[in-house]
Amino acid sequence: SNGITRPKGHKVSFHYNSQVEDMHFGKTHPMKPWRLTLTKHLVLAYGLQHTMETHLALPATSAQVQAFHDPDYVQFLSEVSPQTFKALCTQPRYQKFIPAKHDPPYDAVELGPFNLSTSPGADCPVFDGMSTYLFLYTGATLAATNQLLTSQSDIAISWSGGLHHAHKAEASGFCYINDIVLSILDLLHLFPRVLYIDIDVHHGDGVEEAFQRQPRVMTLSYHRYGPYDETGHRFFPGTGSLDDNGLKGTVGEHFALNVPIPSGIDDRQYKYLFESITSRAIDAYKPKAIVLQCGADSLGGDRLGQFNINIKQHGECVSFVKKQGLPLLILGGGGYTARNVARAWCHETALATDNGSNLPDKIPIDLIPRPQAFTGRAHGDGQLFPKFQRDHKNDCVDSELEMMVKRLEW
Ligand code: TV1
Ligand code: CA
Ligand code: ZN
Repeated sequence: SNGITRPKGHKVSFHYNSQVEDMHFGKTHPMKPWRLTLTKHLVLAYGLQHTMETHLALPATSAQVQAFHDPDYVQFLSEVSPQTFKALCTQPRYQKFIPAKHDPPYDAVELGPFNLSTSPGADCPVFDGMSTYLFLYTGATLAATNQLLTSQSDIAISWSGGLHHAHKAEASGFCYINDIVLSILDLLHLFPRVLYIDIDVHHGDGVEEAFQRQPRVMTLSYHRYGPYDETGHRFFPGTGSLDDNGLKGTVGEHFALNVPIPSGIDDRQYKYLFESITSRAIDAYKPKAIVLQCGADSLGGDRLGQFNINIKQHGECVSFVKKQGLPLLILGGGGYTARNVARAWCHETALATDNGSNLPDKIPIDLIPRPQAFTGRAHGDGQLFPKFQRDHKNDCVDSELEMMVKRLEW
């Protein structure tokens, strides 16, 4: 025995299908589905599969995906591949989804309908096996959701999900199907109020937009946000300011909360923001279920992120939400430095099963072949808690963070 034990008093399930690992968005594209291979291997190496139920996910059906998405979009996604893209684009039913023009300097990317593209620099490329990938990550999240709805799990985990930018009839920011919106729509059949919390470094715009008229869902996103840079762009997607609080004049007003954060925030500052704002939101809203998007691009050293938080603090957000004792759906999301994504999500799997303090820094067993990322000297050789080196300049001022917390108090 390696000290890993089953949780007492609650049940955890893990929903996944390894087929998602084989997908490639493109050679230089930052989204790497093989970070999920690393995560799985690390979870297995620590023996965490013995502390929870592991479920093989099946693909979501088109009917399930249409609960939120436009039927034309769903049909396109179910048929699209690099081979079929051009022919599909010429079909009459899709013409109204082709954009007239878009912003420079991204006009190098030729866009088809639904913000999809086969150009190399596209955020949402059409790649081999894409349909399989999309319906599988969605299926995993919906199966996890069903476990909560049927009280078969208290915590359900879907690391391949959490794709918060997808819109009703448009892919955006590496996201095609919004598995989070679909999950919350299912949860609303049973739970009167659902709280969505998003610690990905990007604003959870797709989820917020879907529920902006809906008081039964409160969305709360923590994200990098700031003024326009030298190139005339904002940190993606550019939304989620402090005074973005749900659609004005509708019953959904005041049921969206946004915490815009300057670059370089450290553990102490993030803990302060997360715990004071999340606890106030929970006290005021009294949700009956929580969906937590755990995007790992908020970690220091992320290829796209600009925060300095460590795995320990990222995990403390998960623990803080878990200790509320509500049905909890844990999702993945962004995360672009693959070895750190795996470390964080493995650690958080351990936290969900009450094994957070039981993982030794060195991987205990060597039964399965392990990716080089966990053994090579170049990568800090198998440490679960690496010290992040590439720090961003910390532009967070404590007094300004305090003012933000006050302004978010109702
Ligand atoms: C292909 C090849 C695509 C290299 C995209 C970084 C690339 C990016 C690439 C990239 C990149 C973004 C934008 C500007 C949209 C554009 C999973 C018109 C080195 C949840 C999505 C970020 C984050 C999208 C997703 C962003 C998530 N950043 N190299 N693209 N505009 N897109 O800024 O929240 O983590 O960067
Ligand atoms: Ca976020
Ligand atoms: Zn992100």
